[in-house]
Amino acid sequence: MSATTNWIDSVTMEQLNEDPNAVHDRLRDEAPVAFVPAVGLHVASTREACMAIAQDSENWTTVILPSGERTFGTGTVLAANGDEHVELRKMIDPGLRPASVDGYIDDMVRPYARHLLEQLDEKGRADIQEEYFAPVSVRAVGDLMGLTNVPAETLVRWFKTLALAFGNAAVDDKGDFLNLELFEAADAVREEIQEVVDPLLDNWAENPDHSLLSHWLHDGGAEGELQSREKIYPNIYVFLLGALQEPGHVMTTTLTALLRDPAQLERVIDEPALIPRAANEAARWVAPIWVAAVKVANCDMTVSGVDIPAGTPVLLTYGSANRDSDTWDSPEQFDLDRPTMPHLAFGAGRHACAGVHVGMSIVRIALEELFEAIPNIEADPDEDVTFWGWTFRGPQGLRVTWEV
Ligand code: V55
Repeated sequence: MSATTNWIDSVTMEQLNEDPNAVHDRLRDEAPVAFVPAVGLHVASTREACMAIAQDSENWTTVILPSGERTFGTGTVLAANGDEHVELRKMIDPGLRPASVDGYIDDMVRPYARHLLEQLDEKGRADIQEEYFAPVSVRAVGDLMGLTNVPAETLVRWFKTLALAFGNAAVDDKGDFLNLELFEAADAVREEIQEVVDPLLDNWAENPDHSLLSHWLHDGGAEGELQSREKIYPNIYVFLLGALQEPGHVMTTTLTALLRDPAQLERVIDEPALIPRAANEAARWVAPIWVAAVKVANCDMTVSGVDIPAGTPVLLTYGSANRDSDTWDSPEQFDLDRPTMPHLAFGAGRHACAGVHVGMSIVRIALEELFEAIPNIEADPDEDVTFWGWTFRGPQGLRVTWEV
């Protein structure tokens, strides 16, 4: 084994969760597609390699990260190809189209955001992620799905448990999963979800409404038939993880970046029209789904000069692609003034995120309301923000203070 690959063999899951950039800065330089034993898969880390694979669905079949499949089971849109994928996107996409989202999103997000901020206002300090961003994120998407009767704390617990299992990618030298208890916790949460959602589906079967899940049930199946629960449930789990967690993570990441650079924070507070730009740059800076997409080569392929035999699964590390210095100057810096250059936080190709508009609208509204209510927000000087995660990456809480 050559000296350049030795260091990759000793990369650990802990290292990737704590600081993936340290590993990936070097991977992009030395080995744009490389086998990483800690996760038992090949990893594509440059923007060029990720784009080449994501946009070539002729030569690459989409699969799901093995720990993701262990968590969600089979049948998710994440792992679908060809006609099956087209059918699932026909079920998922309509309620998320921009023209549709723009009609309902304000009423879905602003009143609850204001309610939480009124409760916080007099306190002068908060973990703004746990007390505001995560609840706004799960309440908005939960209500949209039709889970209006599920408390925000429950929805937060569900996404946290599912995320730890989905990201439980570490394998031993035989390729077997480690940390099985994280999968068992997710199994229990999936049962709990079915206990809550089964009666809701029973009701929607008789009494359709405007919720996403009611539409999945009535419009997602064959003409005149209800969509099967077998097709619905795996995709409910996908939503209950990513769609609930990621808007909140983008909010916290945006505010973290701004609090670290008061000049940029002041610009955004003075000019709220800059909020979408700030949130978009935050999604590039620390992609909330740092890595999850996996593609298998249908035939022998060469990507960025690396030969990849047919049948090889390759993990696309979009969080790493977003820090590729071939595309961005000083990619480790959060910079409102970057030229708009599409990043990969929402993926690319046929599997690109269906929720980009609704998700970023929720982020925008939550930040608009926060800066309107608490324009004098400051970082808590006693606390340092810790980012964690390789599959899903975000701040582990964000303590802030303000003068009341
Ligand atoms: C992804 C998206 C998800 C999820 C898990 O790869 C992985 C993307 C939108 O939800 O739950």
